[in-house]
Order: sequence, then C-alpha cells, then structure tokens
Amino acid sequence: MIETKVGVIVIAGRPNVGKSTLVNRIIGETVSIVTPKAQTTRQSIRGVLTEPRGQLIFIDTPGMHRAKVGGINETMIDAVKLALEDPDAVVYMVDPASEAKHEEPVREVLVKVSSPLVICVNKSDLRPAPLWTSEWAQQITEERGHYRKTTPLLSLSAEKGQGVQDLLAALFEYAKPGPLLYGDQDQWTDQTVRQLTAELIRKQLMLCLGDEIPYSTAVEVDEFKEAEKPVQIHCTIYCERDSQKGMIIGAGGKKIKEIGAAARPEIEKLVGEKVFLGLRVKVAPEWTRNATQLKRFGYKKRGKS
Ligand SMILES: Nc1nc2c(ncn2[C@@H]2O[C@H](COP(=O)(O)OP(=O)(O)OP(=O)(O)O)[C@@H](O)[C@H]2O)c(=O)[nH]1
Ligand SMILES: [Mg+2]
Repeated sequence: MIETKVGVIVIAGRPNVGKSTLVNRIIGETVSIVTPKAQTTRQSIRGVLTEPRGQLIFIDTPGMHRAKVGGINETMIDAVKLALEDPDAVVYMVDPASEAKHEEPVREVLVKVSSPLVICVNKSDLRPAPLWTSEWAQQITEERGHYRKTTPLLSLSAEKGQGVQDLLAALFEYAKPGPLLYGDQDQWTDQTVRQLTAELIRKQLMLCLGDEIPYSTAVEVDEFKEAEKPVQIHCTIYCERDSQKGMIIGAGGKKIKEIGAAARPEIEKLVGEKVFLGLRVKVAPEWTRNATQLKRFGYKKRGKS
C-alpha cells in the first residue's frame, strides 16, 4: 500500500501578491475570489488538493497589513494569526514589485513561525524575481536557524502556472504521512455553496464599484432554493451609508443590474444550473466597525478546523 501524505499549508503575504490566484490555480476551482484590488480576501479560506501523493489543505489568508484596532481589518489580521499557529508549512509570497522595506512587517512575523517556510516570488510572467530577494531570503533562512526549516526562493507564476509543480513538490516534502483529512474526494473547499455565492457577488462589487465602496460592502444570501428551476437565489448587499446605496443601485438600477449580470454566470457555473439572481441593497450603518455586525456577516476569529 502506498502511504499518503497530508499537510496543512498556509499561504501568507502582503495584499495583492497573488495568494488567492495560487490557491485557485492549484485546486482548479474558484476557491477564493481574485481581483486587482488589495484586500480582496477577508477570511481564511480552505482549498483541498487530493492527488496520489496525498492531500494538501491550502489556507488562503487575507493580505497582511497594519490594521486599526476594532474593525474589519483587525478581524482579517486575526484570521492570519490564527492560521499561522501550527500548519505543516507556510508559503511566504512576495510580489516582484515589492521592496525589502515593504516586506518588513510581514517578514517580522513569518521569520518567527515554527512551521517550515517556503519563500516564493510570484508573477514571474511579469518580471523575474528582483536581485534583492535572493540575499534577503538567505538572511531569513539564517535567522530561522537549523530547527526551523526554510526553502528560500522559488520563482512562481500563480496565473500562468510556472513553478507551481516545484512548489507542490516542496510542500509534499513537508507534509506528514497519514490518512486523508477530507475523505470525500470531491470536496475542494470548506465553504458552503451559499458562502461561495456571496463571495462571487462580492467579487463583482470589488470590480464594478470604485476604490472605496467595495470595502464598505458585505453580502448575505437570504434565499437559496435549489429545487426550483431556475434555481432561485436572493441576496442582500449591505453598505454603510445611504449615499453608497445610491451608487450601488445606480441611475435607473443600472449598476446593480451590471453587478448581477456579471455575477450570475459564475454562480451558474458553481451551481451547475440556470440561476435567477435577485439582489437588493440595504444600509447597515458602520458595520465594518461594529463587533456584533462583523460577527453577523461572518467576520470573526474562526476555529482552526
Ligand atoms: N501577471 C500576473 N498577475 C498575477 C499573478 N498572480 C496574481 N496576479 C494578479 O494579481 C492580482 C491580485 O491577485 P490575488 O490572488 O487577488 O492576490 P491576493 O494576494 O490574494 O490579494 P488579497 O486577497 O487582497 O490579499 C490579481 O489581479 C491577479 O490576477 C501572476 O502570477 N502573474
Ligand atoms: Mg486573496
């Protein structure tokens, strides 16, 4: 009998470096939404890769940044901290346009994690890993010493796939022999279809609205009737102010139609059927700063498993 290996792998790094793109590329599904805007991912999200070598459970995390106390950004940073507690390996992903000084707040945290660390420079299709990264990765390796394993510098393109097989090989080295954690081979995420649906709508809010409103929005699925044809899905988009509500709906409802039209095909792909998508907009004043409201929308410290 071939012994399978299992590993929990955290993907960490600054916002917008391509963490979610990597998880989606490896799993081959939209586990985690991707947009060109920073701080797209708000929670730890699991993607499960099952293959003959065994199983890797990837935890995509929010981008690490300095967050104000008490708001949604703090819940995002909490999610990263919790994920980093005891995985089998951590992938530290760096953008090739970054600089050592920008990495400092992240380096400071990741150099200390006891799990093995794999340092990757992503977006190799855009530009090669900059010169500073090799010495910098070497320094991290030395600082971590012999007891904390470090794999310095893999070059990667999460978008095009370059280097992904090498990364998987490195990660399976750090995985441990054992039975699969997820027995159902078809389970590729820990999220429910409702949660995935809400995220696909949030993706369109990120893409279709300006630079600020997306960060004030949350999506709740009110109804999901799979037995009906087409599948009936009704969701509420929450924002913080009346003025934002107006912008999300748009003149004559144009904007909300655009958002729904863009989200629906992706939801149909997920559900595997035609979907009727009803969207409405409500104001939940200051929800990004209110602990009860944050919890209501699912932004809280989550258990590790
Ligand atoms: N050219 C190129 N673009 C990439 C690559 N990986 C990610 N991107 C782009 O970088 C942007 C951010 O990607 P995400 O996967 O959302 O980044 P993230 O690190 O998850 O970002 P946050 O969730 O905000 O922390 C998107 O526009 C991606 O298409 C890559 O390998 N090459
Ligand atoms: Mg992300």
